Amino acid sequence: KRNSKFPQITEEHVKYFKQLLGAESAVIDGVTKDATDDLEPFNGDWMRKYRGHTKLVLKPGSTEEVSKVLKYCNDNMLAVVPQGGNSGLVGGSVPVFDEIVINMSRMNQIRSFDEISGTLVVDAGVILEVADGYLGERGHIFPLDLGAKGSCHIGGNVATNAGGLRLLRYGSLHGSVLGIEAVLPDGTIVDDLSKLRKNNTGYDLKQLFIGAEGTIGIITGISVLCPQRSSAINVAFFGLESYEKVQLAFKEAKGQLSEILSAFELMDSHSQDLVHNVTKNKRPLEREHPFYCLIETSGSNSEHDNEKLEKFLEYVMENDIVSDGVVAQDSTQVRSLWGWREGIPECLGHWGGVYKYDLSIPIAELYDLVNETRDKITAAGLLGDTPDDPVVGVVGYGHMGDSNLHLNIATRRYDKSVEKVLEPFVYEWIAKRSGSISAEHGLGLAKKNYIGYSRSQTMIGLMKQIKNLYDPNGIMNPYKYI
Ligand code: FAD
Ligand code: 2HG
Ligand code: ZN
Repeated sequence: KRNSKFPQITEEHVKYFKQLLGAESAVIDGVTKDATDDLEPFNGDWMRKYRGHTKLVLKPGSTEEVSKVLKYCNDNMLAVVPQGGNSGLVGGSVPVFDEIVINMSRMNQIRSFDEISGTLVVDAGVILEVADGYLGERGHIFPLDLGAKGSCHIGGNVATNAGGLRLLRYGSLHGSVLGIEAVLPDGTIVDDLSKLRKNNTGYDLKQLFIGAEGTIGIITGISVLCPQRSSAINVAFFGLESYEKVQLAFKEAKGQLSEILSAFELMDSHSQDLVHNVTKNKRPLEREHPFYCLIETSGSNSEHDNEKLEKFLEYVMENDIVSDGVVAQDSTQVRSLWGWREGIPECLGHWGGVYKYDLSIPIAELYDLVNETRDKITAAGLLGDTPDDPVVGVVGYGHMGDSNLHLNIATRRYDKSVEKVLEPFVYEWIAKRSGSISAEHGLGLAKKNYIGYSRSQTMIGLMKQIKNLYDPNGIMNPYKYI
């Protein structure tokens, strides 16, 4: 239900914002002129699952403008939703009712880069791929990579604490983000844009913004430590006969490839069948296998790396851990092999809706959930090839190296009968193993009712106290997880 403490937007509000930001690109306004169509992309999410009804999208161009916008909203009790590239997967970036969208796309400048320390300072609205391209020209790499890189913002990445494909190597943003500039709801600019690696002077408050999903303030600037770009990159793609063998391969990869291992990704045959169904691309391996892994190595000496990789391949083949494999011969093949992994989320959306679960539990049991879920969906008669069957496939894939599984149920339409089989079953299954119901995507709207499966009442209580301290009027991303 819409909270009536938030007033409707009036012409007077719109007038203020227009004066502040400029009438043109700054404000898309469905109140004073009929521009409903223009608002569509800001109201709907990437999965086509959540839809809000904002009548106002504001695009501030500077930290000062964000500050003035938020102060005005706070003084007038106007609810807001911070929005980056709108690629989030939990419904956090779109309004639930008519909250004002504060879209960060105009704050898209790279502020500075220090080639010696590798410290990059950017506006929050810089697109991840743009930053990575800029760094590439300077021999560096952004410490995060993910399938949505062409549209997601670094501010959105930090607000969700995105994990991605190379967390195994470069760690979480909680480690690589050195500083944050953010605006609190009352307009206060928090300037903690440190460029220092070490700074133990009191509480590390910037950490609160990392993963807060826009509930306590708006991130406007970020400084991040970027590693050196590796000159030697290898990608291998394997087929394996069981999940037990996948685990053995992971153990060997860590042991034998050690410091050059930069990604270890898992894909089951069900995910690869659906990708093939959509792209019709030639499969990397001759024969089909129940499981596939993608391994990436990055190092500074290709001779050394090749030797290590070859030895590893010999070992896993000879010891019957891996049944078949291919190593990319050039950068085109590197991209094409990655496509079988990175392309999964997009391909799964081909039929209609996808139910997504993003979980972390100890690695030994990780894949059991996919099998059990598929059995339940099959037993309920929901999975099949005809248009009457709502489910197209139950697939598992993810960041094996981080014990992070993506369980996806691809459907022809979002359907209550499917949802009933999945929830709370999946959450209970995870809670029984003390796992996380949200390993890397956040809670947003999708998981707001399930936080108790992974967090104690004491922890939730502390989170609420922090929320109240930073946002006493509750204008920041309301109706979401907190
Ligand atoms: P949005 O979707 O716009 O917003 C996400 C949340 O952050 C919202 O709650 C919003 O209110 C808040 N927010 C946005 N900007 C700000 C800001 N400046 N200040 C405060 N709050 C803000 N995630 C992973 O972790 N790993 C992956 O591998 C991964 N792969 C993906 C692949 C695809 C194809 C897609 C579509 C998504 C993927 N994601 C992944 C989801 C991931 O959360 C987002 O892609 C990304 O981190 C969100 O960035 P965004 O700019 O699109 O944020
Ligand atoms: C990935 O790893 C993303 O590809 C998306 O985190 C996962 O869509 C998903 O469930
Ligand atoms: Zn992921």
